[in-house]
Amino acid sequence: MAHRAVHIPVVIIASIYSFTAFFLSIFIACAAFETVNADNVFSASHTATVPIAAARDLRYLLYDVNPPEGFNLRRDVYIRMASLVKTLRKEGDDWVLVLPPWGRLYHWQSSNIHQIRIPWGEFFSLTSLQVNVPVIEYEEFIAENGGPFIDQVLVLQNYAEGWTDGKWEEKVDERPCIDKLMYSKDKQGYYRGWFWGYEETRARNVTCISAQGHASIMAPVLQRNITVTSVMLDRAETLLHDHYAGKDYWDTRRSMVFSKHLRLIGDDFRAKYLNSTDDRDHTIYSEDWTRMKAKLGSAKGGPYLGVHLRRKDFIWGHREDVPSLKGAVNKMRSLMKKYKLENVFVATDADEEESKELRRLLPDMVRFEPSKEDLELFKDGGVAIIDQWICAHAGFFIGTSVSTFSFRIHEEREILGFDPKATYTRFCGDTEKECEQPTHWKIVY
Ligand SMILES: Nc1nc2c(ncn2[C@@H]2O[C@H](COP(=O)(O)OP(=O)(O)OP(=O)(O)O)[C@@H](O)[C@H]2O)c(=O)[nH]1
Ligand SMILES: *[C@@H]1O[C@H](CO)[C@@H](O)[C@H](O)[C@H]1NC(C)=O
Ligand SMILES: *[C@@H]1O[C@H](CO)[C@@H](O)[C@H](O)[C@H]1NC(C)=O
Ligand SMILES: *[C@@H]1O[C@H](CO)[C@@H](O)[C@H](O)[C@H]1NC(C)=O
Repeated sequence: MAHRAVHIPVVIIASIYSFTAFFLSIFIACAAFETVNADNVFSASHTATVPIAAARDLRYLLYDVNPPEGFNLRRDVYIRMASLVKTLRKEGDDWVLVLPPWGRLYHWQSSNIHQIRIPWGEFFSLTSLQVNVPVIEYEEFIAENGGPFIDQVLVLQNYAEGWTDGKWEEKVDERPCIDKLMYSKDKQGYYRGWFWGYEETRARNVTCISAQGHASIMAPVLQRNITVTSVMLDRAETLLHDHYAGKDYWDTRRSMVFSKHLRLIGDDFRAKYLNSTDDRDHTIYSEDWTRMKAKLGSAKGGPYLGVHLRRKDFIWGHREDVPSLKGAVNKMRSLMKKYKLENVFVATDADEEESKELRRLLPDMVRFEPSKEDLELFKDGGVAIIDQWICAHAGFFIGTSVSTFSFRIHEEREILGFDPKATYTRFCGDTEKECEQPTHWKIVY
């Protein structure tokens, strides 16, 4: 029943997403926000000693995203927020980004396992994130802050009037809330809300802000209009990328190194079932992302076809860019033949019925199917990462049209140094006429 409700925003966001990329690269790319310099990058927030400058106040930026958005769009919003924090740190205070705990994601449906208040450290390498921008987990924030209090929540929204006279301009203004506020006042006058499942968290003040533009348009507001220590931006996906696919985007993206235990599980699986090892496949990975600079085409990948086949809400909408299972299997077989690949690894969110049908059509496919214990350990998010990691190492990859899950795999392969020809392919709908293929976004180092 929630299916429709989820489908719509996801599609809209996906289209805004590609629109944004295009739009920003043309109109806003020249904005004054550049990549942070190296000293800044390596200074760790709370321990930082700023040698000459006057003492800077420690301030916290928290954020959350529209509930129906999935894991991979949230990873994209992290990039926007990291960019904002870099801008904030360039002048003024010592801002730290507080990582919003994972949980209550619509797609994480495995029941009977605890899937809220998951720290980022379960999915990503925190030390890697830290090299890019100072970040802390939410529980660390509570400890440092002296309690689960957030001084100010800014709920971001668009402008009620839309784009006046169809003209795009960047702007930000305090405005009355358009939608029903998802926060309510308790007896003590504090605001209560979802707060990632931390029931004891409360906010001292909640106001709405209409914002239209890239993430760093919030910098002057956070620096000048608001003086409190901790500020949370809710509906942070409202803000666009400062510079999509620019150096700063890629620095942050490259810093999002998956947790080691998930990578190791993926690597073991590759070796065991797909005859794939980094040495033979030329996919040597460095834990230190600042040293990963693989040349395009240097990675060969494992002797298997990697497939991301997004189903669920993508088929309920009867989208014409999504294939039938039969159509998808035909495509897989022809790619395996063309590229002489022995195996096919399939990552999919297909339901049980479709999974069975897929297995019937493609009996020799390989899937990562965690035991109950493994699922409890890695959770749905970790399993999705393992699937992505295995797809990222395939000799050839094919994904699903406008799936952020597939986009993140593209980026991972770009980091590993695959030839773009082996990465930017997607399934076409059975009756789709113009099947536009994914865009190659090159890393800016
Ligand atoms: N394990 C696994 N999970 C998947 C796969 N595809 C989708 N999912 C699950 O479905 C969720 C939704 O896909 P996401 O890509 O995260 O959602 P999104 O960010 O809105 O992205 P798209 O809807 O794909 O654009 C994922 O986070 C996973 O939990 C898959 O191939 N393998
Ligand atoms: C911030 O302060 C300036 C100057 O006082 C004011 O003009 C502007 O409207 C304020 N912006 C917001 C978003 O509150
Ligand atoms: C709440 O925040 C708004 C915007 O920063 C501010 O104008 C207002 O005075 C604050 N209210 C309280 C009670 O602090
Ligand atoms: C694994 O790959 C190697 C070289 O790529 C090949 O020689 C070997 O036969 C393969 N093993 C299996 C079990 O397919």
